[in-house]
Amino acid sequence: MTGSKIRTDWTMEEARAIHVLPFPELMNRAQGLHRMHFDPTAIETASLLSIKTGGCPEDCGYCSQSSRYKTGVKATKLMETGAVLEAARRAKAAGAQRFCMGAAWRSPKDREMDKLCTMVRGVAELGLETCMTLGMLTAAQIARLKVAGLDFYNHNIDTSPDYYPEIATTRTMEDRLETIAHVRKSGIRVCCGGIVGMGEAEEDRIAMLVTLATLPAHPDSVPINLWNEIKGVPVQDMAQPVDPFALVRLVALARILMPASVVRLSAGRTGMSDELQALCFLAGANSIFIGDQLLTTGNPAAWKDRDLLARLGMHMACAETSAT
Ligand code: SAM
Ligand code: DTB
Ligand code: SF4
Repeated sequence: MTGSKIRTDWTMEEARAIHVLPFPELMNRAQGLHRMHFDPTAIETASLLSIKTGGCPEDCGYCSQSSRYKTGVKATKLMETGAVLEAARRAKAAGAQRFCMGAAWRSPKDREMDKLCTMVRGVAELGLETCMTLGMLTAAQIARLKVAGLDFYNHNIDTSPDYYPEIATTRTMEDRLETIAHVRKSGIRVCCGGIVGMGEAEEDRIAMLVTLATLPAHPDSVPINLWNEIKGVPVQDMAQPVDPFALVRLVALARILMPASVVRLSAGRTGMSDELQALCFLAGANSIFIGDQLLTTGNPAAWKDRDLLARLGMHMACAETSAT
């Protein structure tokens, strides 16, 4: 593929200088790189399913599923494989290319691994890409998921190294980076990003992207989540609205720092206008979650996304894969 050089030695100074470029310059630079690596009219689609909801022992201050906060989310056991595969079939029929299974765990128990591997095999047999997000993993657990055919593992750094202790204390960013490094080493592709709108400074958002862009290898996917308001969690009192242009600038910066990575406009799209989403696509976002539900919060209806992409003359990337 022709493309720009992929750099993993970005500095904060360089990132700040890109981030403050006049908007037309920033967009032009992001678009140039986007077109070198991707079809700018194609949007990748993933669907989420919470296979084990709530009751999580971790204290992530943004999350509805921590047992430490009163959020009204009902804790459930790990779903049965049949029900997961049924949901995966529905996601495929709705146009999803990837199926991402999320569990509210600090880390899975070894006794759960058989079932998780069966789920991965079943989803892969449906012709969907497979993704899981289960918390921290041991090397042995990663190896088992790899053998089962797991394509992607999602494990976010969530925010900057400096702001991290403000949002979670039961684990450190180093813990997160360690799991990511082991996943990468196994050959499972890494999906790693974060959240904006938790009261962090602009500097933190830039530092979060620089942290990702200076990993030994860039994440294959970079989800950018806008904080979805959850009543009863600590972040509710820290959250600050994100200026729409600040979000677009951040997407553009992600595209420029990590030009060959897929950038996903993840949580928070229900509150975004069509125009803002279109600007994010122009800035380099090329993936979305489709389907009404994320894990415990809502997402735009699939018909709305199809309508938006049609009005923009864009298309879901899955149409290409399912045609082959
Ligand atoms: N327990 C696993 C873990 O923490 O890695 C997997 C599930 S966790 C819910 C996956 C990611 O969803 C988090 O890392 C965070 O980035 C994102 N997330 C969680 N709650 C969110 C919220 N209210 N708004 C936006 N993103 C959120
Ligand atoms: C990611 O970065 N965003 C997704 C996925 N990875 C697992 C999760 C978004 C969760 C939004 C809040 C909720 O629905 O509970
Ligand atoms: Fe648990 Fe993950 Fe939520 Fe943190 S983000 S409380 S680890 S489910």
